[in-house]
Amino acid sequence: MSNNREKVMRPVGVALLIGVVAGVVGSLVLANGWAPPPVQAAKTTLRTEVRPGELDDYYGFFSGGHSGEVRVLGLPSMRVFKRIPVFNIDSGSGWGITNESRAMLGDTYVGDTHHVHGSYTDGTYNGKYLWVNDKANNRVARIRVDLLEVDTILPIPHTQGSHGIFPQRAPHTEWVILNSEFRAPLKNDGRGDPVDASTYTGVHTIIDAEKMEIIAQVMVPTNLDLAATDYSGRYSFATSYNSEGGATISEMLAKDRDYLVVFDWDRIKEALASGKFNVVDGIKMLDGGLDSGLTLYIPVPKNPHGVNVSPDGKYAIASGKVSPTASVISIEKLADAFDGKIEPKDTIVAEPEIGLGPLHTTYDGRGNAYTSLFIDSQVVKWNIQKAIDIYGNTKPGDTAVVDRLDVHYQIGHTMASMAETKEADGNFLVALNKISKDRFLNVGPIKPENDQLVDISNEKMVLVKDEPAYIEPHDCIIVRRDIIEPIVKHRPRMDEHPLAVTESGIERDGKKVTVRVTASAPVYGLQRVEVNEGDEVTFIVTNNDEIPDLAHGFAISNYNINFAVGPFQTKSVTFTADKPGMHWIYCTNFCHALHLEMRMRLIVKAKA
Ligand code: CUK
Ligand code: CUA
Ligand code: CA
Repeated sequence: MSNNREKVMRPVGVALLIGVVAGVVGSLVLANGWAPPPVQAAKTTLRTEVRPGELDDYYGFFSGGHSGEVRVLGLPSMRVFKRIPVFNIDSGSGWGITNESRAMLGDTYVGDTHHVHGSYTDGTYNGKYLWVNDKANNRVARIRVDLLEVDTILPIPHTQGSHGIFPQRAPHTEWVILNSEFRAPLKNDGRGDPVDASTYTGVHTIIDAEKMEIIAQVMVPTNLDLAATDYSGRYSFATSYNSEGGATISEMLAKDRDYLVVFDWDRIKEALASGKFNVVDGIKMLDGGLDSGLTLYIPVPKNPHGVNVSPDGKYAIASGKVSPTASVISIEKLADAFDGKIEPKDTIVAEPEIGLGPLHTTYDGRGNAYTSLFIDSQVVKWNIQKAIDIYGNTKPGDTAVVDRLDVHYQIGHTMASMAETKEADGNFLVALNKISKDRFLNVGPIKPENDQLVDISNEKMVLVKDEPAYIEPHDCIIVRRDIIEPIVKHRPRMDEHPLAVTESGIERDGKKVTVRVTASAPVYGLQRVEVNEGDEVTFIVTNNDEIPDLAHGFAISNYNINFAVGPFQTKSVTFTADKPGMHWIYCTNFCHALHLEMRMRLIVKAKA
C-alpha cells in the first residue's frame, strides 16, 4: 500500500519544501489519477470499537486551529462530544454574545488555537485546568475541567505569534510558559523604525497558573516556536528556527543550525528575587540573551520544529523539520552546560536520521519515540536508547528506526495516550493529518483534515481508523478517562454566579432596565417585559432546573441575541432596545413537550 503514496507524496513534499525555500509558498500540487490505497485490515489487540451503551477509555482534548475552539473527543471512538468555544463566537452556546464571555473576549472574537495542555501534579494530569494559546491575537485561555468551559482569557503583551505553551509538570503546575513565535518590536507603537528587524525581540512569557497573571517575560534575541517543560520543574524548552533574526523566508533559512533554547527556572527565580529586570508596561522583563546565564542555546540542525520531553524525564527531543533528523538532548547534562563545564552542544546525545520533515515526537513509555514526518507522510517509530548507542559510531545497516506507518498526508502533530505524562501507556496514537485527499466524500474546496487513530501497543503500528476533522486541529492530548471523569460535573453550584436569579422581576433605573428571569421547563419566570426604545436592557437568566442535561436557550427575535444556559448556570446579556415592536423571546434548546410554548414577549415601545 505504501508504493502509491511514496510515489505521489515524496516528490510533492520535496517540491513543497523546495518551493518554500525558493519563496514560492503554497504551491502544493497533488498528483491526479491514482487510486486511494486499500484500507488496512486492523490487527489490534486493543478495544478499538465503542458500541452503543459503552463509554470511551480516553478523553481527547484537541485544539481547533483557526476555528478558535477546543474539542473534546472520546478515544478510541474518535467521536466529538463537545466543542468548547474559546476565542470564537458560538451561536450554539452563546459564547461571545453573553456578558460573561464578552468580559473575557472583548471585541476580539477570532483566534487560532494550536496547543492544549493540562495541569499537572507530580508529572501527570490532575484534571483541574487546560490551557490553550491564541496564536492570532496573543492570548492564553484557561479551561476549567470541571465544567469544560473557559474561565479566563489572558492577553499577552509584547508578543506576536503566541505559539508553544506548556505547564509546569512538577511538583505541580504553578507556572505556564508561552513562546512568541514571531519576533516583534517590544514597544509596538509604530514609532522608531518598525521595519528594522534587528530591533525585534522574542519573548518567553511566564504565567501564574492559578491567578492567570503574567509573572515575567524573558526576552531573547531569537524566535521561540514550540514549548516543553521538564519533569523536575527546573527547565523549559523552546525550539527556535529563526536564530538569524530574519524577517523574510530566505533570511530565516540562512544558517545551517538554529537553536533549542533552554530556560533555567532556578536562575530565573534568582534574577526575579534580586531585581535583575526592567519593568515595561507593568511587566517584569528579564534579559535572556546568549550571555545572560538564564538561558542555554543548544545548536540543532536548521529550522527545527517540535520539542517533546520523554516520559522518563531524561530527554528533550527536537524534531528537525528541514533536517531529516531528531536531536536528543540529555536533560541531566543541562546543569553542567549552564555552569559552563561543558559546551551546549555536548548535551546532544543522539541525532538519528529518521525521515523527511520531522515535526513532532511522542512516546509510548517503553523507550520508543514516534515522530511525525510531514514530507514522508509517515509516523516513524524509533528507539531512543538505540539512537544514543549508535550516535557518532553508526555502522552500515545501523538504525534506530523500528517501524514506519504511512499516514494520510502531510501529518502535523502526533500524540500518544498519556504521552506528555510520566504515565505514558503506549496504547493509542493520533496522527493529525492536514490533508484528507480522497479519504472522505468531497465537500468542496475546504476539506476536512484526517485525524487517524493508531494502535501502538505492539511492535508494529496498526492504523485503526480515519476521522474527519473540521478546520483545523493542530495538536491534542489524550488523557485516561479515570483522571477526567470524576472531575467533570453535571452542573456548577448555582451561587457560583454572583447574579444568579432566584426570583424573576424587572427593575428600572432611569434608562437602564434589568430583567431577572428564571428558566425551568417549560416556562420562563416572566411572560412579558416592556421597555422603551433606547433603553439599555440587561437580561439575567438562571436555569434552575434540577435535571442534569436540561439546557434552556434564550433567543431574542431580531436582536442578534441567542445563548444557552445549562443547569444551575446563569448568563446575562446587555443590549440597547433600538428596534421598537413586539419581539418573541423563546427557548432554543428542545427541553420539554411544551418547549415551543416556552417563550415570553419583549415589548419595545416606540419613542414617539
Ligand atoms: S504547530 Cu502550530 S504552526 Cu506543528 Cu503545533 Cu503547525
Ligand atoms: Cu426550555 Cu426549550
Ligand atoms: Ca533558521
